[in-house]
Amino acid sequence: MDTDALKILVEKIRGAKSILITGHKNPDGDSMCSVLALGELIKLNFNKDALCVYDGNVPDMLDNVPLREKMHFCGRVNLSKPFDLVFVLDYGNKTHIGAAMPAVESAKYVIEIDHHKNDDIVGDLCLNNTDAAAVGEILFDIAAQLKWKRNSDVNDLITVSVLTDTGSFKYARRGDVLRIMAQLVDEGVKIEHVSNLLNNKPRKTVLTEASVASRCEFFYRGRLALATIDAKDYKNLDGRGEIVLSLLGQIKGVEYIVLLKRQKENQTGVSLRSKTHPVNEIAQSLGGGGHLNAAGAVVQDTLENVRNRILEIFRGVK
Ligand SMILES: [Mn+2]
Repeated sequence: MDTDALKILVEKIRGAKSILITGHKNPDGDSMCSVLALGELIKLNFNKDALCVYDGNVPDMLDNVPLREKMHFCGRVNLSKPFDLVFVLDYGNKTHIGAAMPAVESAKYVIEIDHHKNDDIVGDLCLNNTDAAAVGEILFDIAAQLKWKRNSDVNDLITVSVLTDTGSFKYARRGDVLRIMAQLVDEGVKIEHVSNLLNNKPRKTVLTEASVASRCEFFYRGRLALATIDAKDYKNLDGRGEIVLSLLGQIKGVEYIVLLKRQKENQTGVSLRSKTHPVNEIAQSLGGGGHLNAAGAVVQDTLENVRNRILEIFRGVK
């Protein structure tokens, strides 16, 4: 990381009387835990209290992470007085900042730390790294380079960041994140303990996931698994139904997994997964997009119509 940029970072923290840290709206594990980890790093190394805030909802699975009580809902704190220094983490795009945006705009200085590709930056200083698997990885690098102290809470929070953003390392594209994890384990982090902290879903969520999976239909010699989430089930799910997709993907012979969500009467969410064949073009044909093997769309139509369109599309797919 650029040493001049890090010098400015240290100067700005030293000179600030008020510091705010925020991530993206509806925080995920990386957004929330990197905000809390940075707050704790500033406390440990500068003896300053930064205000950590979020907008939207925190998923139940993050309720037990260290220092959770230091994360405040934007609507419950006073953000009207301009902050000397505002950090924006893991946000990707201005529209994802949410209710903390006025505080970002009125701040005397803004530092962003992000791993998303973003052409619409908000930071006066950017400590971004699009190669990083999570913002937690960038924070680890900053702390290492500046020889900042870390404690076990910071280490566990960075672990949640990288575990959640890499799908427990399944999607790690570079070795760096694994080397960081190796160092954290050597310093005492128990990956099993941290993973178990995240096993904290409401009972109704897991039971809904199981029942959605159990009602799945199979087509085209069992190669396509298609599951449907109705409006009443949708509100019971924590997130987007990833568990249903991964459960169905474990079935022998299933190549494609489709999850249809009745978001409103005339709005249907579509999640597409495949084991080897690309599905991003199928998502694009429905007005969405995504990665080769994981894509999705939101279609302004009834679930029944979207289901018929998808079965028609897959009729022509090998
Ligand atoms: Mn992230």
